Amino acid sequence: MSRLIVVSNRVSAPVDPAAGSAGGLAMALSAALKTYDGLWFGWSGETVETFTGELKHQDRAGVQVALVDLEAQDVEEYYNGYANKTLWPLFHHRVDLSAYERSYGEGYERTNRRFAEVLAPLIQPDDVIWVHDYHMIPLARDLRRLGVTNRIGFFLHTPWPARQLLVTLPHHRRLVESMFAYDLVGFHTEEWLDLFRDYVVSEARGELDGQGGLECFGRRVQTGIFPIGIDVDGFLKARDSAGGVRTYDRMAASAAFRSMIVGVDRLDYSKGLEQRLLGYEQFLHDHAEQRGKVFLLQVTPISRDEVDAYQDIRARLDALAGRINGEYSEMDWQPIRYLNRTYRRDQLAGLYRAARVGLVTPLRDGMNLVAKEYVAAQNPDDPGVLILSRFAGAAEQMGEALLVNPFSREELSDAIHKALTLPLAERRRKWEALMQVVRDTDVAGWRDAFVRALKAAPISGNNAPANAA
Ligand code: ADQ
Repeated sequence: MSRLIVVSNRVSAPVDPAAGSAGGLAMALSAALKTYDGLWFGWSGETVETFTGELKHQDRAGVQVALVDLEAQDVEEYYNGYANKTLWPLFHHRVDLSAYERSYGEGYERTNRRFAEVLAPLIQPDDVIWVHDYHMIPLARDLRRLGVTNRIGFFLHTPWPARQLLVTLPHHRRLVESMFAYDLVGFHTEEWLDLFRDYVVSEARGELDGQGGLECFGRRVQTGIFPIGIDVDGFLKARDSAGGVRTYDRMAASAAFRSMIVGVDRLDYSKGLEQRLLGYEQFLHDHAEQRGKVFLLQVTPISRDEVDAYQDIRARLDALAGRINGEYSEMDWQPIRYLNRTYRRDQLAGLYRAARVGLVTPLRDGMNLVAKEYVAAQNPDDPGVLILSRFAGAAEQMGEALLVNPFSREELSDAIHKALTLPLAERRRKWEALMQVVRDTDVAGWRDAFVRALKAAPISGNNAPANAA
């Protein structure tokens, strides 16, 4: 049986899976690596003065991991720079925040080349390689240049941007051309795949081959849609565990018959947090009768704090939450509880379950797993209501949620009111339909569908070593 090699910027295979802090993706990929006797390769997260390419091999609960340190300049230009300051904002349609620094592009190319050079000697003839996310788009091209002829697949966890925005990126064509060194390229939704095709056909003069493939740059790549999900059974177990039940009880007692609205997001400008708070403020303004009867619990761990744009949004959110609380709080009631911290999965599950409304309103999001976690955590007899941005990839499947335009504070206000007053029968009907989707798009199914499609992808000349131009 061929081995599976998973490649991602950070390797999240848990050292202690029983601790319950690892996400569904980490668990699903770890399980696959055990089944396929595979290897997980990526950056160690450590910085060294000079890149050596030395590998650190670890066994993490039966999963083989190979890690490499990066030098400070790589971290600055490749990771903080091109990945987080150029591609992430661009792919989330924030061209205003995208930094187009030549040194970032060079650092991205250099670091990917380094990853390829370190990884190539580990690859055996029958291995299947699965590369994840925007940090490593050119990796297959660099591996091909080193003579790697194995099947290589790529999955993008973020949205793909509209062509009109992608062309603002210097060397956009080089980036897209490098994707044609893969055998399979996968996206979460039809919409992201359509946007990718649009670039290839309209900008690069490529063609669809009618079988899910694209031809361009003298190469062919298979494409597909693979909507990611959560580990449903694992999440239900966490919800029903002692920790999950304890958190639920604690929140139910703390809510004291008030309705809780919950938001859980990394602190990121793509998650629409400012717009969400403004929409909630509008709701408090529009529905004075609800003041004192509801509160918003917004759980937002700080992320990418080295990047200016993240420090800015953090300061704006602190100010906004403070202003709304200052304006509307009573002696015995505060409208927003705003927390910058992470919780274990069992605690999150208990929190979600205690919330009458789940507020998931990103401005643009590849999929959004919080939407699926919120649904999975609900009590089937008395489920809460999911409010979901129409701009999250999850909206393509979860049409039974209350879909909103997160840019409109009035629409958010109306949706919050509707969610709080929806009759039980309607809540149940919506929840059942949504729960079916959550089950149908389980993370293990996503993983297996991708690996199957990669193994079945037609080989079309990509495996010939590319010239080193
Ligand atoms: P993210 O942008 O990180 O992922 P998301 O899909 O919502 O977004 O996943 C976040 C995960 O972090 C969830 O599992 C959530 O439970 C967890 N999390 C958030 N806040 C937390 C907290 N306070 N404590 C503990 N855990 C917390 C990227 C893309 C998404 C895509 C995923 C998977 O941006 O669009 O859905 O990858 O492909």
